[in-house]
Amino acid sequence: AGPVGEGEGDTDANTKKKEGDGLNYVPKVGGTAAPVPRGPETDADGYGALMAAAQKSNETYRKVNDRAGIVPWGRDSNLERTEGEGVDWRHAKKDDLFLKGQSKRIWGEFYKVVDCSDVVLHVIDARNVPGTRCAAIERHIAKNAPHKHLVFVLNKIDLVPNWVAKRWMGELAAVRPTVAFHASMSHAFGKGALISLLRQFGKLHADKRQISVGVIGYPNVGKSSVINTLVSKKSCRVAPVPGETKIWQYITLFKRIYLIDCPGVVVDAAGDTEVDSVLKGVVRAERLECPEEFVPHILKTVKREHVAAQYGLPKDGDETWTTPEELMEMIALKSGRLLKGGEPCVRSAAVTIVNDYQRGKLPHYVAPPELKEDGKRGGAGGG
Ligand SMILES: Nc1nc2c(ncn2[C@@H]2O[C@H](COP(=O)(O)OP(=O)(O)OP(=O)(O)O)[C@@H](O)[C@H]2O)c(=O)[nH]1
Ligand SMILES: [Mg+2]
Repeated sequence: AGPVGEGEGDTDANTKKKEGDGLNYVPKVGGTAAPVPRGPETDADGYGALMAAAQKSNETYRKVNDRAGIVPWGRDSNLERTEGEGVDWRHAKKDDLFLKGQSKRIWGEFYKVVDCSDVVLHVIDARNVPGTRCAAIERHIAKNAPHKHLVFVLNKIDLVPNWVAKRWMGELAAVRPTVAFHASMSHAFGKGALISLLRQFGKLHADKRQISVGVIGYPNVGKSSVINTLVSKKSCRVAPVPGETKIWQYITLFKRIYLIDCPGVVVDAAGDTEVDSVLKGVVRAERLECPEEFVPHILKTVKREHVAAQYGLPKDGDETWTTPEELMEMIALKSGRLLKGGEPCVRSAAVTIVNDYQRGKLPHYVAPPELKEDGKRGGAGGG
């Protein structure tokens, strides 16, 4: 299993993404759901066309999810029940740590937000699209609230190479209107496109006093950051750890448009291993009993040169590491984190590595489907 994206464009190059480089266009609300890169639709047939597009999207969606190598999120699991027959195994086996985003309260909040929203922004982490896209949410809306507009926000595109973002954009935009996004106060990307889309929804519902836009998604994907970027203000608390947003709140975008920040929800953790949960950033590194266990998995999905650069170590030669244990020892020694007897504190090095991985300092991504067929592979999230 080689590192991802070997020989492809590199992450560093992507800090330069500019609006209008072909990644984003402003999806037209009334247009058909043509794949994004083809450029803007001009005819606005209105609501009927949108519905037709949504129907067509179901088909495409099924195709995408059935493809080999894609792990659909949203496999049904009996999350609600905590005892009796058929109880979800997580309730018995895993402690609370791994149940982040799955409490009944958070699910209740989630349904409330969807109920109150005219538009739902489903925020997805560009580094792990299959792992942070939620089929159950899409199904719930299609089945119970087909009149609500569901939009994908492919966030954190600054953390993946441009071609990866583009490829995922193509996949997602075939299903729903999709906006590529980098949430940031100073270097935002996609802000103009998303605002313009929301304004169109506002016009579509000119009869309403206000429209509500629910921002939902997996924990830690950047929901609160997207809102802060849109309103250019730190309205919502943001943290590099999951579970930061605990209850939902309204934020005014324009006079008639309200955004709703919501705690992250995990839908399909049934198929997720503990490794998946940690690598997706759902679990805080500091709280792990044995963070060392996750380091070998991380090293499989991050290029060696990135690891070497991050910790100031040589990537080859006699002075480099050969095993994960050696790497952790080197990092601990280098940062002076020693145990009482002078032994390197491997645990603290492991916490550092997990944190750096979750926060984007160790670049990684799940490769888009076409690449998997070529024999290249994505890494994180058990991809
Ligand atoms: N590089 C990068 N980091 C981002 C981006 N968006 C969010 N982040 C970071 O991701 C982390 C989580 O962001 P939040 O906005 O708190 O995520 P959330 O989805 O609201 O998380 P919960 O409320 O815990 O569910 C923070 O450290 C953000 O700075 C982005 O576009 N690029
Ligand atoms: Mg939040």
